[in-house]
Amino acid sequence: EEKHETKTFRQRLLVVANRLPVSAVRKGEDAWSLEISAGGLVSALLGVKEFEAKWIGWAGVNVPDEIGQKALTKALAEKRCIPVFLDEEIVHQYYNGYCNNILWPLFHYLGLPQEDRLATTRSFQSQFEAYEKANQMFADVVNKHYEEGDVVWCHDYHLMFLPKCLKKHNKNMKVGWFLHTPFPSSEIHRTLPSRSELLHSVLAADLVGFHTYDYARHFVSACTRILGLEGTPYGVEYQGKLTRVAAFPIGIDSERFIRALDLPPVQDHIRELQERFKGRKVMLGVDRLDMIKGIPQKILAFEKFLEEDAYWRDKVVLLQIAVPTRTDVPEYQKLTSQVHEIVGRINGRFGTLTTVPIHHLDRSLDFHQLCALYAVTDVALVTSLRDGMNLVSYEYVACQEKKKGVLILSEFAGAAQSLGAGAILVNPWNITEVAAAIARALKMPSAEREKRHKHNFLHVKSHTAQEWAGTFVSELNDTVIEAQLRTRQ
Ligand code: ADQ
Repeated sequence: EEKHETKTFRQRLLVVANRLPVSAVRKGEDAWSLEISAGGLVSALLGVKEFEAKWIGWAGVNVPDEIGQKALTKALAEKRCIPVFLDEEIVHQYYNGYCNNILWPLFHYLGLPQEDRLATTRSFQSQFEAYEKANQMFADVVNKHYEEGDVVWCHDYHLMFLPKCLKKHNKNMKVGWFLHTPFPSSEIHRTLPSRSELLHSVLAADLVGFHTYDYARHFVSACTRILGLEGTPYGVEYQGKLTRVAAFPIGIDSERFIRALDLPPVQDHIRELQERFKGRKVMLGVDRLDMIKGIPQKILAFEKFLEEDAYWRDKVVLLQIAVPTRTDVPEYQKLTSQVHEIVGRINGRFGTLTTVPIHHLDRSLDFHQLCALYAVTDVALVTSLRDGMNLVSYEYVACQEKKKGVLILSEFAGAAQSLGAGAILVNPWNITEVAAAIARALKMPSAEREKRHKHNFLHVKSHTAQEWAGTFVSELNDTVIEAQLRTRQ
């Protein structure tokens, strides 16, 4: 019998992000070893079967020589990745400078770094020029690989200048841009010297997406107030067309976490942890070590809780796992020592010969260890000062079907809008309030815990990363079709 294979058409999707989802280590003049990092975005896009995704981005390493570049390009091609090569000076000015020293703190309402505020103001123009230049380098790679009909999805604050570069080259390209951080109040955005250039460029995209409705609204007000454009419930009228602006809350690959809990290595970790902390309640914090995550504030709140309630001192432990990031930035080094100092002080104050109240680790955990930790803990503490969404809160909920632990969640994380009904919401700046939330969580009756968990679990299970990616891309396709119909009318 003859077999007819129906080859379904899959639309090509070019995903452009600052970093490729791989870590590359050079093994010789023309040899590289690559490891795919199974982050949220990767599994989100692998899960969307109707698209054939390719990644474009920086591999995170400086490759000055042509032989190295050729070899890396070839190795990456097997992983469906296309590199953008950035030299050290550009990385310094664009990535460490404009992206991480200016946009990141500003978008999280933290202002410019305290000590070098004036220095930053002075270097602003040159860093912005490097930012434009880097974005043009990303655009050149996209343009080279673009085929008619492709969808181009640009990610995050690193690439706000990209939509304009792409549209300038080809106005028919379908371009979407999604921001993973908050978009701040227009009053904050207004302070940026390059406020208008960034808005104009983002508006060149067909679809602009944010995690929450508030961020979308802030963006539209920034366009209205700073550029004098007209905002509508659908987006912004821009140069005779509508730039669609909407909220697309991200999720996680919840099945990956739920399935992992049954794996033997995860079960082993779970047993070890249960044994290790027998007789004590366990609280958990998992964050990248970043000022937006509010780690010192969280630890101070825990101290306040211990101070007020002597009963708990030897019956509860806080495990704080903080993976270091951006370690070459002085502000982050300072944060590390600040956290160490507070942890040391509290452990000295409340520890005994055999126990300490805080276990603080400066490193990342592998996926199995992370799942086990999520599964065994009684309370998760997510106290971000601001956070676009915060996936740790989702991952915790996904792993708590058995235990039905309590999530204490900052009202300034995007996740507060989706998991707020099941979590205890707190203002992370108010350590008295957070201390009270800890006490409440530890004493919460099981019926209430179950009810709260159920609410959040249903949400996490039904709003997945795959669905998020699928919705964004089909909305982008629809937006472009609608715009074409309108111009034909
Ligand atoms: P992040 O600021 O990185 O992401 P988050 O959403 O919490 O914040 O994601 C962190 C990821 O890293 C999670 O998947 C978590 O499991 C992992 N991780 C963190 N610490 C770890 C550790 N010590 N060991 C192992 N893994 C660790 C940005 C925005 C967020 C937004 C996401 C996605 O700042 O607000 O939710 O992008 O859009």
